[in-house]
Amino acid sequence: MATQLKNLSDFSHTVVPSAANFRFGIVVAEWNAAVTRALLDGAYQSLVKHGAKEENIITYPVAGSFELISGADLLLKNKDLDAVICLGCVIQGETRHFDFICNAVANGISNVSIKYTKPVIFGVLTTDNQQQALDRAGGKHGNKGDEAAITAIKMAEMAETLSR
Ligand code: RBF
Repeated sequence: MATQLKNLSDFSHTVVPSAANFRFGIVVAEWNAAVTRALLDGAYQSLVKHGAKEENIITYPVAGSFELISGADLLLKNKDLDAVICLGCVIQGETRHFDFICNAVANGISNVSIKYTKPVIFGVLTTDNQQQALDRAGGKHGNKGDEAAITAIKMAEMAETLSR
């Protein structure tokens, strides 16, 4: 399979706009913290690398991925932000929680995005095991936190361009 060979966080094919004038929120789940901390590092560093000012990045922890929905909603309700990045990691267990949480988070984040007409980025790993998650959180397949940050910048730029 292609993903077994690839670092998926290679952005050499795309132009990333400057993030210097944008304000970002990051909500990060504390479940599977070793993974989500790495996603946060990747996202934060990517925003700064592309020009975001540290004072324009507001980060909040939430308990689990399910709470990313209300976390994003609260950030957009109370802060003037151009995009929110949601970071989490849901690992398949023995019960059906995996499907319920993944579906709820994907749908919930979409709804928040539509409610505020603001980009809300789905940076949630949904994996069979912890190794697959680590491989995508700064491991051999790159860092999905980086990808979430780049997506946030590009969508913030799109919103800004269309509003002119
Ligand atoms: N949250 C995660 O972010 N990742 C998980 O893998 C995860 N697994 C869970 C498994 C079970 C059985 C339960 C009850 C919760 C799990 N959660 C997980 C927490 C969930 O996102 C949420 O924080 C709690 O359900 C409280 O609303």
